[in-house]
Amino acid sequence: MRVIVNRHQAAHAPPQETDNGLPVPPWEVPDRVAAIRAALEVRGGFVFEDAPPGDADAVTGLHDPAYVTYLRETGAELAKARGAAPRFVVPSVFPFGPAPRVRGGRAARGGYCFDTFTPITAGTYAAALGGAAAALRAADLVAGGGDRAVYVLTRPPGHHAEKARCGGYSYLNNAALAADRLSKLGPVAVLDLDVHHGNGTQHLFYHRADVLTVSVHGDPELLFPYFSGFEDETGTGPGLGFNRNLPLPPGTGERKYRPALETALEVVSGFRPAFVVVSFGVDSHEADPIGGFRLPTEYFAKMGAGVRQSGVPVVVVQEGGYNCDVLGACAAKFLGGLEGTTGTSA
Ligand code: Q9C
Ligand code: ZN
Repeated sequence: MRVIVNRHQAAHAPPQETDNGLPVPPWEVPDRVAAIRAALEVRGGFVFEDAPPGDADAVTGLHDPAYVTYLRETGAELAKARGAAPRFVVPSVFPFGPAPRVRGGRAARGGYCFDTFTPITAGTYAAALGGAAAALRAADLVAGGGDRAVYVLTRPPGHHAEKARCGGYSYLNNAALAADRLSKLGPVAVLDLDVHHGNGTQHLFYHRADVLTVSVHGDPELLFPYFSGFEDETGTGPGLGFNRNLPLPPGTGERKYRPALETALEVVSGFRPAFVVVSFGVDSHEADPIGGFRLPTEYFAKMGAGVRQSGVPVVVVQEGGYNCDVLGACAAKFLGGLEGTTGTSA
């Protein structure tokens, strides 16, 4: 299987995230990608390929051009920081009132971001754009018909990023960009298996019938992103009926996960997609420090095998997963199941 690697991932390495107002060590770190790559190299059968250079024009079809400019220019300003000047920006004030206006830089911070977990650094734009380029390259490969499945090995993640807002460690929505490109060729289903609801992907396609979005995740009453991912969010306008959320309680293990995944896969198949894009997270693993689910490593092979049953070309985009000791094994299991080299049907 071909693996498209984001060469610029390590350019994004914020020194901290902010949780309940307190600075804490970041979970979303460059070692995540290193750990996955090492495990895939040991397992063998993967061909690593650097993504082509990123291109802002390739992402402004889905993302707001002013937001993309904001990411680029904020990073360029931070690159000039000397002495005690801050090395990253995080919002302190979010939009409020009936007609919030973004006039200056401090408003932009809150206007273009929905949480305090997602700092912008000097290298964020290069890393995010590199991931977008990797996802688009993977889409082109499966569109060309030569590859049945391509894995996008990247960070920062993407599935929480909206049209004009970063959040949840996500800046550009890699999976959505791949899906949007593939949607020019036929119907696309996005299957989001990260433990957190893919709010950005849902938001970007909520009004569209040509891209189905299905997400299996922790109940947002208790888990990030808190504001969306509930069962009654089903799409709007022409997109009504083309969004499906399957929230599950904290502590979910294989027994509760399996029927939800089965339902998700049935919804995907019923849509008769020409392509499937998987937002793949390992934060549903029992050893993940923030997910709260209890899936064992072996189960990831069954997840991959389940996706294989769709029978259509698949782009797998790496999203979350924060225990570097299990990331590689789970990714290898999932991709093995998807390829049909390990695992049995979910
Ligand atoms: N105490 C992804 O998995 N909340 N994003 C962390 C930790 C933010 C997760 C709180 C979680 C964002 C792509
Ligand atoms: Zn996640």
